[in-house]
Amino acid sequence: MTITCKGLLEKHSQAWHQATVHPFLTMCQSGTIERKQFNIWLVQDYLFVIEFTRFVARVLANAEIHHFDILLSGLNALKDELIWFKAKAQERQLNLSASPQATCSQYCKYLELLADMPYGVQVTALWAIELAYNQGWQLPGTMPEPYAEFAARWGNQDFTKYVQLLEQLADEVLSTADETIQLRAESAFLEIASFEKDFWSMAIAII
Ligand code: HMH
Repeated sequence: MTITCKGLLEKHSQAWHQATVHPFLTMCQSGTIERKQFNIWLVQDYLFVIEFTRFVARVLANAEIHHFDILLSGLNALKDELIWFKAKAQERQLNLSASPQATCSQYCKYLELLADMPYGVQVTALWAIELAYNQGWQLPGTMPEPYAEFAARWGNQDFTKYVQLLEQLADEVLSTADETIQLRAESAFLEIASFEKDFWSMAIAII
């Protein structure tokens, strides 16, 4: 039996729930998050997205040619996202040369480990990482400013469409992948779910 992205979400629904439904996000939605907590997330996520961009470039380097368009559109969106992060940090007078916290740095190291894994594992991981933010920012419902802008970045319809296309790429590769690769893709999915939960927790751990 071959695994699919939907199958992973069903089989590990609890782990996925913890990755995408978190007090950090409900506090944004209710407007009760402390500015300092939000700022920690913002700076750490910028540092994460730098390494994530490198990861997507590595996935592209392994990709089948007919996957190029979608992956290149993802890289192009990341170009804008990095500029946007800098603008948001400047508005809030945040220092983007901060050091990564332990959770951020472990997650970034994991992205490096993924670089040596087969393409099927990488593309499943890429889908999971993007889906975590797509669902995480969408599920709480309408957010007040200044958080609405953040929720829209990952919750908007174009981003949702992009994540659906990534799911198709992953399912296509998984459908013919051998069992070892399927099992490694499943482990990657679980690792990512756990890192995503920890990343939200990291931001609200202080105060
Ligand atoms: C921690 N996961 C984390 N940050 C992000 N920006 C995304 C996923 C989606 O790009």
